Amino acid sequence: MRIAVLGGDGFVGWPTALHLSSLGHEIHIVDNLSRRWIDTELGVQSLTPMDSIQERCRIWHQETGRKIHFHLLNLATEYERLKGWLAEQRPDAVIHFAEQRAAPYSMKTDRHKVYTVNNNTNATHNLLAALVETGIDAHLVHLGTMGVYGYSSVGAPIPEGYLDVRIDTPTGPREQQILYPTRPGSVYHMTKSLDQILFQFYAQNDGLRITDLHQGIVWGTHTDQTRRHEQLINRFDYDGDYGTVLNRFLIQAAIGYPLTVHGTGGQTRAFIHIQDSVRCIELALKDAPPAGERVRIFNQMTETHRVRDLAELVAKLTGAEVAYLPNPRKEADENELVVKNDQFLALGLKPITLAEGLLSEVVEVAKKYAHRIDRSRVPAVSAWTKDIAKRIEHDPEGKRLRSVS
Ligand code: USQ
Repeated sequence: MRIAVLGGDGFVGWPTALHLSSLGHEIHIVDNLSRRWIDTELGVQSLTPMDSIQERCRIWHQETGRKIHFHLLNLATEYERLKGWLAEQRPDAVIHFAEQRAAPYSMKTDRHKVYTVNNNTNATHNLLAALVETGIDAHLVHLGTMGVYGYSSVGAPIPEGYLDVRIDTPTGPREQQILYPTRPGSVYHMTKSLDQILFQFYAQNDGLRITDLHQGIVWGTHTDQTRRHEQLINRFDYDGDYGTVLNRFLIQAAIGYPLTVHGTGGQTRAFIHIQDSVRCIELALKDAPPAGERVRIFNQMTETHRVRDLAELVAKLTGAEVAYLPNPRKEADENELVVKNDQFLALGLKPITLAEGLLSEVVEVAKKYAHRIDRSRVPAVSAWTKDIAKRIEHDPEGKRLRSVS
């Protein structure tokens, strides 16, 4: 298949491009390299040294003989170029990762909120409008988030996208399935909730074939393909904006920094290893819905954990200290989370679960590149409200925090 990987320079996009290329697909990465610009804005860098996208593609070709094409294009602002590109390439499938993906970044300032909404919603809508206009019948696979469901304890398993409801009508109760009501916890998560409505409309109105993957928090760094060569290495974020919780705990342990638990650490979240993430995308790609069918939604996660349990596990494994800090986010202190993921299991996913070996692998990567870590970028300083910001004053090592905006 000819596959367009939009956002193929990012943390999940890059290993996905490699994985699908190794399976023999013709891969076209479309990316505006915004993630690299955001690193520059924030004054941080990936823990792992990352080459340019062109160099990464050159090494992949050298290692495997396979070509990955790169196209510099901004989906959110260059509609006509996007339409022209699609009309010329006519991909069989489009994988859409091209969105700003960090909740703390989206909550930093009003400017970051506006950027995240403009970028993410325009990118998605431009893509949908261009697919309809060019008449391309590509399967669109979108990387959504578990966060659209919200994190209140509902007491029932979270289904895969749709909720069975019973509505009282004058002629008696009627059963229906509706999109699970969204309850986003950040501006970033809100944009993914908006995406869901855009998908629902274009599937129903234009018969676009769409799969939305509600992914949990990704951990780990290597996949089978990124391991093949030092210069194919994946990016790894550890900073307070882009670093995700388990990967942050693992690098913190590697540099002797207290593990930064927000609040009581009673937040329960869904997780998936990066290797499973790329495998799920492969499985979802093969299982395209027919035109006219509603959006197919998968919960792309393999297990749930409580944040403080993860911190204790990493502490036990490495001897790290755990710091319970004022929470910069507005979120439930404690929540239960039960999630259904039957569809991927039925398609043959064999989940990689949290294992000491894989956790140690990340600590080893962190130790190898520890000299690249800027400790002052480890604390999370992006507060969800102005009142919360007043509480976020010191880092776990007692230093006064400065906000980056
Ligand atoms: N947390 C800590 N300490 C930290 C960092 C985070 O206790 O040092 C807590 C947060 O307060 C939160 C939980 O850990 O309760 C998860 O935070 P996170 O930064 O790992 O994940 P999140 O902001 O939800 O976003 C990440 C990705 C996003 C993806 C989402 C999947 O950045 O792109 O959509 O995970 S999910 O969380 O399932 O919605």
